[in-house]
Amino acid sequence: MDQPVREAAELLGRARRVVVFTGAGMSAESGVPTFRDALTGLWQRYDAQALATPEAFRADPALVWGWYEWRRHTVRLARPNPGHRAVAAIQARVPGTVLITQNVDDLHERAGSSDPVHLHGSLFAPRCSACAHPAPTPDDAEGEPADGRRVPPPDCARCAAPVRPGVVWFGEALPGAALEAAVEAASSCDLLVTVGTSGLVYPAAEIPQVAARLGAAVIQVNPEQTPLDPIAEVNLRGPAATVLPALVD
Ligand code: BJW
Ligand code: ZN
Repeated sequence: MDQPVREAAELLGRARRVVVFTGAGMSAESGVPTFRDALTGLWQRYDAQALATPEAFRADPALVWGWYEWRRHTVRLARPNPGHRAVAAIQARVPGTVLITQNVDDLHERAGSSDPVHLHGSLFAPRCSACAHPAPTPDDAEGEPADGRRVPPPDCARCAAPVRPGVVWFGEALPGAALEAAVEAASSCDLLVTVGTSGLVYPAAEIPQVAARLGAAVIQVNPEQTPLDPIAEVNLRGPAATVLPALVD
């Protein structure tokens, strides 16, 4: 075990209240593209940051809905990686560990983590864009959502307005209960492990900062440098699916 991993394992061994905070890099090795990586295939010509807005949905609902159909399909084909399973192992080892994710996939749940706090919503919880009535998640039965294809969103069963993805777009408030739970957990932990996030998107990026400010140790798992480097006591520069299992073994 190399030195930083040993240091991190010691911090984890001593910790009594742990928060694990994850971003897109957590699912990268499952084949789910990160948000700021170039998208694969035909969607490459679209900027993810430009599609994940209420304005984009209003301007071209079928373009945005089609993109989310394709992403949901990608996630359905993906499997949790050893990093997701290591997070579930931390939760099993340190009871009360709170898992906070920015990811809209369900790979933590499928790896055995119960009740992740989804700060940015879910690909599997569409709702009405006008009245917020929950709508069923379409299955992939009617043929594979084609790469780059526009798909008109279904109509709300209650008011007939277009159904939208149940995710948090730029300029929208995070779900109040999720944000409160995250801030509360970050304020009362003694160790926060941040995994695979660029730390660029707020208010989520505040969560590790809150923990550090209140005296918790921070371990960061990321192959690249991020704005969270300065607050991390240990920076583990590697991919989540390799580094996290080494930490819990
Ligand atoms: C690996 C790896 C491997 C690779 N292993 N690691 C303060 C300052 C400036 C701006 C703002 C501010 N506060 C708010 C804003 C505006 C905005 C914002 O933050 N903009 C910034 C870009 C500057 N924030 C908002 O608009 C938020 N809302 C808001 O503030 O509302 C105010 C309000 C209050 C009350 C009423 C109304 C309004 C909402 C933000 C919502 C973000 N939504 C998205 C889309 C979700 C749906 C979808 O998926 O389509 O969430 S954006 C996108 O970014 C997504 C992600 O969850 C989020 C974070 O990205 P993440 O996870 O960090 O991924 P990447 O791709 O950035 O990074 C991947 C990392 O993994 C990299 O570091 C790699 O190195 C690493 N990696 N492989 C480990 N194998
Ligand atoms: Zn409605």
